[in-house]
Amino acid sequence: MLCRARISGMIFGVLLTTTSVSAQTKWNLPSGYANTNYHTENLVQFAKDVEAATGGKLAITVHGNASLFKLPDIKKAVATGQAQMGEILISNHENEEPVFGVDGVPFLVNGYADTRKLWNASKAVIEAKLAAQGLMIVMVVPWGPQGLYSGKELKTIDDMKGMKFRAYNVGTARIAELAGAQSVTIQAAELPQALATGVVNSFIASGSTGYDSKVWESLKYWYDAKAWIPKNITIANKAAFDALPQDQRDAVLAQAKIAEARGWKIAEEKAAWYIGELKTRGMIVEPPSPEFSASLKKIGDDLTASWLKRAGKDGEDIVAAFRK
Ligand code: PCA
Repeated sequence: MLCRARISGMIFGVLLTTTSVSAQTKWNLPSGYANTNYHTENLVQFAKDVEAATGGKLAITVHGNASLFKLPDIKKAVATGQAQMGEILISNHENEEPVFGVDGVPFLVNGYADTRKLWNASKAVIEAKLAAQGLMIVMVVPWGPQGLYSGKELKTIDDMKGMKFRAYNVGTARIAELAGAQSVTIQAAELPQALATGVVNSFIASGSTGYDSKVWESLKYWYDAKAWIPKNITIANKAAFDALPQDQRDAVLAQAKIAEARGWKIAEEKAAWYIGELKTRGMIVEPPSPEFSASLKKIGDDLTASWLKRAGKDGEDIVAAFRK
């Protein structure tokens, strides 16, 4: 039989637990990229900083490597409130809104200062399109310049005919098509397996994605085409954000600002480091030959023209603001 003191002690214990649970808001933040990738590490640091800044009242759990949702599904998961925050590759969603694909337009930017400029020129439009879907931008962090991975030496674009090419968005699938390769759309988290099993033998990405996929175990070449610099955007469900007390909203935005600055810095610093790692592990890293470059530029022109057509006035305005 339980004595009275123990019963009241148990009730007290239950109350304590309930109080501490209701005082903490728990958020999930799915992301699609490797836990060791700087994007994911940056999100984990951000989550820690938010927890500290809110005195533990807002706890955000980062679920990296597409462990909670596949990368292409994260945006919808956040919009429908299945997750409160999430990291997306914005150009993944170009088929919904052409402006989401602006950072996949080939040879528009050259380096990080340009990437920043293009973001400044496109942010308001992208923000408005996301807002119409109940989403807000928390922060944005770039990838490294995009180059072409291949299992065999490529002297011209014709050498890509019949290769099995991994695509990650509309633009990369179109490149494969124009080059006469077979495209397979695969999220980065499944790329290591696709490479190891020979499902693909070529793709376009930064040094970091090759590194994360241990690409040197399957492929030999990386052509440093500097074709474009795509970005990840961390989004939040606006209603979930608005439901937070003011001090927690302020803390999220303040820590996001710090995380964004850190992310841009690390992206730029690590771009060269990743390429060094590819070389150290035996890959041949070189710029495309002049002939190969010229054919890539031609494909780039095709993609640019079709993007401009689809993006209409918004697209023209962004490019004009960027070039100003
Ligand atoms: N890696 C990401 C997108 C751009 C990049 O460099 C990916 O391959 O999914």
